[in-house]
Amino acid sequence: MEITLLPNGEYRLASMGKEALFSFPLPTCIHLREPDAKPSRLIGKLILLNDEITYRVEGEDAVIETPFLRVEVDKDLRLKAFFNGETVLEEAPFLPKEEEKGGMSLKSSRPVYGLGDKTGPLDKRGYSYINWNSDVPEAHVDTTPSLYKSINFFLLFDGGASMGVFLDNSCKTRFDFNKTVKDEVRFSFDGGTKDVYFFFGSLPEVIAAYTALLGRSPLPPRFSLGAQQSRWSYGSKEDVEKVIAGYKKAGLPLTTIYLDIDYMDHFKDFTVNEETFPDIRNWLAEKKKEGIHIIPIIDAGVKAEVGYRVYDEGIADHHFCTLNGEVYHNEVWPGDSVFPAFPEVGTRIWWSMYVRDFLRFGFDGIWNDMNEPASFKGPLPLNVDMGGIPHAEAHNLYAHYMNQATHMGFLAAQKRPYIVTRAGCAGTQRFAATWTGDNQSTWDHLRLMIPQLCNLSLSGFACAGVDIGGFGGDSTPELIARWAEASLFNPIYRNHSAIHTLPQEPYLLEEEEFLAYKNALMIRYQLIPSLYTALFEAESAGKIALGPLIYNFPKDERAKNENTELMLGEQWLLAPALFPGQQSRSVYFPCAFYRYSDGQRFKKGDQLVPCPLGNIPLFQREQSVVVLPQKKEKHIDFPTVLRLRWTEDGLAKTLYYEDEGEGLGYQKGEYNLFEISVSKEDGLAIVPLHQGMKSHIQEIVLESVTGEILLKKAY
Ligand code: MIG
Repeated sequence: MEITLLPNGEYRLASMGKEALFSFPLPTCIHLREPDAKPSRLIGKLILLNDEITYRVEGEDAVIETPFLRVEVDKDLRLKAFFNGETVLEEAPFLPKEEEKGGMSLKSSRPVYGLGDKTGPLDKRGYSYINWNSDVPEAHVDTTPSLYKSINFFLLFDGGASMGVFLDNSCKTRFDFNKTVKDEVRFSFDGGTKDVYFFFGSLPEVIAAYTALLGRSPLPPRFSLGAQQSRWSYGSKEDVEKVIAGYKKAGLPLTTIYLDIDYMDHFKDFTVNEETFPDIRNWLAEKKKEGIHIIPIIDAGVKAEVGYRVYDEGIADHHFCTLNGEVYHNEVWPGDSVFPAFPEVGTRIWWSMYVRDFLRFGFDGIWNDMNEPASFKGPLPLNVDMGGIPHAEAHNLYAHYMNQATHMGFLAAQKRPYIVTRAGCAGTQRFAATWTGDNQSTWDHLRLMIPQLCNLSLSGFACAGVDIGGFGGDSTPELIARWAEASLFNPIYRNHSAIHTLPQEPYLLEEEEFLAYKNALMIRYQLIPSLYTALFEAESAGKIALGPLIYNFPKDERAKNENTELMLGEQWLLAPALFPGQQSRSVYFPCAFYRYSDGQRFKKGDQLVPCPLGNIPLFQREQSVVVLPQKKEKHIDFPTVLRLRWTEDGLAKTLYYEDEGEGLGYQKGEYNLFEISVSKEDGLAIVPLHQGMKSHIQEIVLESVTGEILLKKAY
């Protein structure tokens, strides 16, 4: 065994003709790569740590020690790591199968989280998956190996020291979590080299460290947290106006409408059908005055048609993927289509200009679809050239780069980005929010939403959602209303459904289901201050907004695989109804909570809680204070009256964030962040941690959990 410190800060270990490079990009992170690994495409250049690190050969082993970690590598270059004195990582021998070029096997029987929005339960032990971005229009079930996103990040959880593993490899990858071998977690790749990061710490610390390297979900514009409505497709301006009028007449709030593919002229990206959507600029400006933001879909496939500017320019400037030197064609919605070579930086800059100009029409977001990339005439061959990278290696990166190009377009238009993407990979969260693709209008899919969104959060995607009501198939009124209730914490609250399915706009529901949907929406608007602050903390501190109980209650055995309850921040717990006809359900309380509707206290443990339609099991944690807007608020505006609901059972603290709700000023410090604390002894204190603008707050009202006013004062 030989160990050498290289000039770039990496440690080279050589033993029995094999070599590996180790480095420490963060004090709690080990990076291991094979010497011929290419520079990362997802992580920028890192400053490696060498201070306070010692290294030596001990017998046949190499030992590297940092203030937190001890790394031991044996003569076969097998790794063992200790974090705060505990063994956290122990490599087992790994023999690749035929299709696998390499990989790793770790000894572990700990709960497994992450890997994005894969199907199956929150804890992934006993399951295996393949990461290869896939368009899956049929129902997503526990055995579905791949979905739209490929996020090579998972967590091995231990109430104490947890570990995050990120495999930096864009080829097809495979994960086997204690399925083939009970005490082993395996991951492998079909091409490329071994290039792995290990993160150590508590669950929140690991996620914050991972997102420090891969990027964090940026704060979305405020409007996006309101009610969103979509359908494939609202085919004309009149259709959209009908939806807006429907919401209005029914007294339902609404901020956002999506335009699916039929708004385009013959499915050509960056065009608008002028017959069905005449005078789009004025119309969009008018809608914005009414508080309605319109988000158009953009598909990855570009119509191959001479005379269409995007095609002509792309051909002239070589912006499309090629096969054996010729532009590669397949079929998507526009018919004969070509695919921008997004992995190439020049192509991204070119695309970003279209995005910028399109945004200037007055659109407030972009919905990126079909970017796996999906195709109708069979998959793209693996040797298609995507801007200098073969498809086999570029496939899982394709959407990532499309989203980066889109993000550049927003910055060029000086708008706060709001991009909702179907496909992506680890790190795409820094450019785009995401939804879980084509779910089905089934109760199974409603239940699947909870582990999917929780694991997306734990995988760095703080801003995500699912199609409320279900996309494929006909939904029932009851399912639509229950879905609206269960989605209260979803950062993206979008009702969407497929072509040829029964309509699922809430104002079309019968009285009982309509009232339940409306009740859910009204409560959603009460949660917007909590959500917006949580999403600010996601960007600034790597926290999660929506998440599983285990994130806040790491020592709680019962929380490890809780698939029917979820939290928002540290304060809110939701235990929605998930079955038809359900009248009550068992709720597990990891500590005492107060019911939102009436302030009733529920002690730690299992309790039977009524949940008839229209009665949502939503709870506020003990010893907490939450910020609410005015009662019955139907606007997403920043509250001028802050209603602070306090549990009156000890010292309670919360952060509260406000800014302009749109634009990029907050990144230059134009925002306010307050720490609100209240206790019987010291009363109420509102301490500005950052003051960068005039506050929206004019009045403060402190309330009990039953809504009794405890204190009222001008601010
Ligand atoms: O092949 O644009 O997931 O939300 O409505 C289907 C039509 C293409 C798939 C998206 C869905 C969208 C639909 N798209």
